Amino acid sequence: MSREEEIKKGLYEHTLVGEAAEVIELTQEGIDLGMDPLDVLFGALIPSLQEVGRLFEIGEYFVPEMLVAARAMQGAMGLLRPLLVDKGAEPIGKVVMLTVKGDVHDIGKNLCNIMLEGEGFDIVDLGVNVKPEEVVEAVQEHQPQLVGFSAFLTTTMPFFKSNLTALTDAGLRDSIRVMVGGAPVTQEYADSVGADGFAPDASSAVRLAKELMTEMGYDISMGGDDSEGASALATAVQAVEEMMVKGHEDE
Ligand code: B12
Repeated sequence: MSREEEIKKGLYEHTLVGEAAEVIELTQEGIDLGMDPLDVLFGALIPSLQEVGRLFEIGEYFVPEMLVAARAMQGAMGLLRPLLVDKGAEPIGKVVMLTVKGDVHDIGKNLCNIMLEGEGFDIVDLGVNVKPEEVVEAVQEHQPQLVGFSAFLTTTMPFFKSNLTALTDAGLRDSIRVMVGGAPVTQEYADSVGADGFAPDASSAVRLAKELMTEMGYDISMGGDDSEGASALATAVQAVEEMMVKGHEDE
């Protein structure tokens, strides 16, 4: 097994048991060895968190175990973020992102933020447990083209609708496009609440954001970061997607 493979295996195992110090150390070693940050994320850290969710579901893990695993993952994301976010001169659009009221899951949203930033979007992150009135205030203040709602609980997904209604009541709905996502969210659910788009993962979120910008009449081909970093990111995202499709075919 190569050192890179050992690192990925170690990251998977240490994240699973929430050993943040080891996860940070291995992530740093992977970076120093020139490993692809997206491979570290999608090839080790996220699969581990998925396993954490499975163990929780079958009653082998409880909230504290989930929490330490999430913290370990976040430590690694702190190191990977600067490698994935390579800002260009002119942002291609502004996105207000948030996790809805009652929900504190933010890893999925943060991943979307990193990828969107990497593609040249300016991100205003409102954090977690964001109330509909705070969404309205942020849209008034920051005047984004896009707004993204994240929800990881079936009990908090209805806040998509509450947020949309609050934006409509404030007369802001027509000036923006709203995208939604999160583990339990589906395209059908997004359609049923009247969102403009849904994406199941961060790379599709980037594609969706660009489509929505184009739909609104913005020319996004000129702005953003067309440096080597961004095209390397795009190639890596494509590779990860292909890997994931293959993974599903094997199931
Ligand atoms: C880590 C975790 C936690 C951590 C969260 C820490 C944090 N800072 O985020 C803690 C311990 C706090 C937690 C708490 C709880 N959790 Co929890 N948690 C998880 C876990 C294991 C991982 C979630 C995660 O981060 N996944 C990784 C990311 C990358 O997931 P992802 O879906 O692939 O993300 C992509 C897309 O969703 C999309 N996306 C996400 N957001 C957006 C937004 C937009 C706009 C777009 C376009 C796309 C998009 O892009 C992302 C990146 O590729 C999941 C298990 C699972 N399978 O999801 C349970 C899970 C979500 N939790 C669950 C539960 C029940 C809870 C608790 C209620 C437990 C309890 N009894 O207290 C509490 C609720 C707390 C609250 N009020 O929010 C359930 C939810 C069941 C349900 N369907 O409602 C799950 C599914 C576990 C399970 N199998 O039962 N949890």
